[in-house]
Amino acid sequence: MLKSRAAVAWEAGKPLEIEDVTVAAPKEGEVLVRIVATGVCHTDAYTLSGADPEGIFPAILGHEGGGVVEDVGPGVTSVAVGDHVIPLYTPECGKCKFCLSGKTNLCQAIRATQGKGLMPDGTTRFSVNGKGVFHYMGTSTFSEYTVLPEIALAKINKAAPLEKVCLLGCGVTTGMGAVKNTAKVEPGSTVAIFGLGGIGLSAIIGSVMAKAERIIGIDINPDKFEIARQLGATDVVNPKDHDRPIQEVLVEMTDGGVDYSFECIGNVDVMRSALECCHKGWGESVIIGVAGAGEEIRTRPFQLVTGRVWRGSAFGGVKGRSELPEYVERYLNGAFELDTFITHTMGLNDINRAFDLMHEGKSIRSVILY
Ligand code: NAD
Ligand code: AHE
Ligand code: ZN
Ligand code: ZN
Repeated sequence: MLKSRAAVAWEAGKPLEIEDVTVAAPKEGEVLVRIVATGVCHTDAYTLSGADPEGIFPAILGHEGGGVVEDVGPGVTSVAVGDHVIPLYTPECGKCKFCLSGKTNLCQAIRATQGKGLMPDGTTRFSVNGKGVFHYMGTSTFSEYTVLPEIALAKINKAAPLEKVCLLGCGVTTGMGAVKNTAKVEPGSTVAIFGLGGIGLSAIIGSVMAKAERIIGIDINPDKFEIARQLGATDVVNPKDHDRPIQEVLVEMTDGGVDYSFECIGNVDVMRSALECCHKGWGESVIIGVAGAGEEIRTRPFQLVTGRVWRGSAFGGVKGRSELPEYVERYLNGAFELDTFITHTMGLNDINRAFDLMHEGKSIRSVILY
């Protein structure tokens, strides 16, 4: 047992509260990690809002962290005390039907308990004054100390600055990976990216790497355009500047539609626009944004009959344990940078400010430094 400072979400829609949380020792196959830094992703805000059908409270949110192994439970062999790790909300057991399929990164070994805010044995390691507090996405990086299953840790190069590569725990990997693994964008492609937050901007980086010829960034907040251009967007479009559906504008701009589009917002109406701006016969749209309970996507089936394709992507299709360490190496080798994303840093006590900045459209990523 140890005490950890953590931001607890006691109730949906309420600010997080900083508490001294009791963290129980890691059990069989589990690892205690000291989180050094964590980003705040829109998905944390989504769950805190109450829109997530899997959202349960009280819980310790956070899933974009970087940390150091402090202790290991019985039977843990793949990481050791002192290793630097990135927590994985999409684990990789290497043995389940999904891991063995060669078709998906969505390991299901612990998905059921993870979605209930519990460790694989069905219990929680967190409590406050004897009352249990739920885990979140199997990661709970808004606690200085957190417990994860061994299969949910990517061991990374110790040379990597954890306060930066924490962003590879979700946002940056998701955007880059969706372009490379899910859409498989080819050189010369025309790409539309809806939503220029942490995910959309990473999709821009991925599109530049894929040698897309035209990269169109779309956002209703024009403050995002400068950074989008800096990262490689060739065009930027604000739907508010147009009095007709944005898909019509994009189809006209691109001689019939884009080859690939990415929805990085979580808005089902924009998902429709993202599909319908795709080129007839071959255009593919990838949904990355997460929409609330009860929301559904719609389009005319004719859109699909005439060759457009609708896909989705979680964690950019990246298998965390076997592939994420390579993303860290590529960062260290200068293949992409992360500083542009980190618009704000702050201590855990100010974490609610990170949510405010996100909602006000003033941040790309706030990174919490413990
Ligand atoms: P963010 O808040 O940083 O960025 C969202 C952007 O969308 C903002 O720039 C905002 O101005 C813009 N926007 C909002 N409404 C718009 C509209 N109607 N038209 C155009 N632009 C609009 O969020 P983020 O952290 O980048 O996350 C984006 C989405 O991706 C969220 O839904 C998040 O939950 C989801 N997400 C999914 C995965 C995954 O694995 N599938 C991973 C991470 C995040
Ligand atoms: N509980 C949510 C699921 C939301 C969701 O789709 N999450 C993404 C990751 S978002 C990271 O910022 C994901 O990985 N999905 C696959 C999975 O198994 O959850 C809901 O809406 O029910
Ligand atoms: Zn995320
Ligand atoms: Zn698996």
